[in-house]
Amino acid sequence: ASADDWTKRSIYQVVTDRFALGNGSSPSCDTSQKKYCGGNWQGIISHLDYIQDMGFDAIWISPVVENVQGTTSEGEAYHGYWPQNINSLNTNFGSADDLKSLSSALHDKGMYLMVDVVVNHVVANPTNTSNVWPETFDYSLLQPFGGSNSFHTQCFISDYNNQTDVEQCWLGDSGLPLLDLDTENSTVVDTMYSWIKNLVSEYSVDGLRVDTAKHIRQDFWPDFASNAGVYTVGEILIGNVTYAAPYTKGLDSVLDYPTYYAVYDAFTNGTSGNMSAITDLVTQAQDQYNHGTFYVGSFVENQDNPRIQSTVTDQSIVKNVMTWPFINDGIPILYYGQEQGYQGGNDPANREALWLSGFNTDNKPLVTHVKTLNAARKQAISYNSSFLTTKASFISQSSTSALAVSKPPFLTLLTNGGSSSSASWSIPGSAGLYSGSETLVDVLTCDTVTTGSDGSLSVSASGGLPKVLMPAEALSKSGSLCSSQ
Ligand code: ABC
Ligand code: CA
Repeated sequence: ASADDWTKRSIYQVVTDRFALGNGSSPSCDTSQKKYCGGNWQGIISHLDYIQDMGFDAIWISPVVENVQGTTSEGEAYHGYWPQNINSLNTNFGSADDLKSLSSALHDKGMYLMVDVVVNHVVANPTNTSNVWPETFDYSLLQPFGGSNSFHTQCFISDYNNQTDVEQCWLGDSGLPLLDLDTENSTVVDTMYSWIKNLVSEYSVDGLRVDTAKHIRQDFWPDFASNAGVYTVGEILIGNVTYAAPYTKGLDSVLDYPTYYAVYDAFTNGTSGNMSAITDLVTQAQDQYNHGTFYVGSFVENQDNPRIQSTVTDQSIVKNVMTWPFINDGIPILYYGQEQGYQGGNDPANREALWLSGFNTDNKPLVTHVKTLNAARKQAISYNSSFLTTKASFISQSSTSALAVSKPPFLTLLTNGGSSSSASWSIPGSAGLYSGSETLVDVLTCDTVTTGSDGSLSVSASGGLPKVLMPAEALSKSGSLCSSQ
């Protein structure tokens, strides 16, 4: 599927090992152990309804290839980011038939499959651990790369401001080095290009999340993307738009890390959080990225960062943050477990087993919240044929804890004030969003507000909840959203 196809979708990200077991069991899972807990592809197949019922129509799964086996100094490879043999699958997650079954089960439900892929490195435990340098490895394990000439000379990345260091030195540390593939070597490059082409076709993959994309030279990516032939979104882990921007030329887009940091900071520092940084970062990204921000992956949690609720548990703030990915330009991504209120901090605590929630959706306000947001976005897409190609814009507010985002038919009002605050937003008639006496519905509560005679709007809310306003007219034909409107 193309980038344009993906813009209509919303993505549920799972850590395959931590989502569900195919046999339906619920073993304990101590994240601090950094061990496999048993989740697998069959488990995902069994719980696709759970994902689809929340309104998601795509999933992103952990890397699928065989990883380093046994225990390393950083535990087991349960997350999938330590490839060892890229031509076979990680049997902890299932067989080739299981992965094909997952792909076809998704397609039967009209859903897409996004696979996480690691191209930068492969991993083997060092064979000599007593302070030898450079370290030695059993290269025969690293398939199909074989010998040391497939790798950059060993050095660990020490200076993130030196791009050659970032690309050609190694991630990890001497306890568990991530052997950095020589992506300047044409044999390695050709191997990766044909590997990705084959992986996509063999498992009917619809899109790729490209790990560690900033650790490979930019001009590696255009041919990688064309061999993939599907939507590619790169992980450029950086807070800086200008750094990330060039990668949106080789790949379809990037995970929207710069905005993520702005959103995280704005909502996890009480009312001193800087809301206007969100406006600044999004505007920069809209200006600098190829295709603006329409193809970015928009997220507020993932496997590498602390969950929102490890920092802030005020449910109004949580709901504000969770609203963000669904109402801006990018493709929304929800990291599994956020809907269940999970609170894990940094890696590895943020990789809790979802089965421990029992997949229960009753009395789960955040599940309801996500469901509504997905439904609202679908309604926005069908009501306004230019929704997906109209840039989000910001209407400046006098309160520094208020943010107003317009992306018609959405007008989203966010606040970092929290549940004991009252917030107010005002939209001048000169913003040109509405005509006089128009009725707008907050799809999160189904409450209505009416514009003034000049199309201006003034809204206040107690309890610090977000508001996603849509013209009543935009809801009239929607089956489920505030259906009495
Ligand atoms: C293991 C342990 C952890 C331990 C870590 C050092 O080693 O489990 O407890 O803290 C996988 C596993 C991890 C494992 C690692 C290493 O492998 O999931 O559990 O951690 O063995 C991707 C994946 C990630 C995966 C890998 C490796 C890569 O999403 O899950 O990790 O395939 C760098 C990479 C990035 C990578 C990330 C983990 O590390 O660039 O691709 N993620 C700065 C750098 C970033 C760097 C980041 C973290 O620090 O610029 O490049 O990411 O080290 C912003 C700045 C940024 C700054 C951030 C922190 O702040 O603008 O520049 O990022 O404001
Ligand atoms: Ca590299």
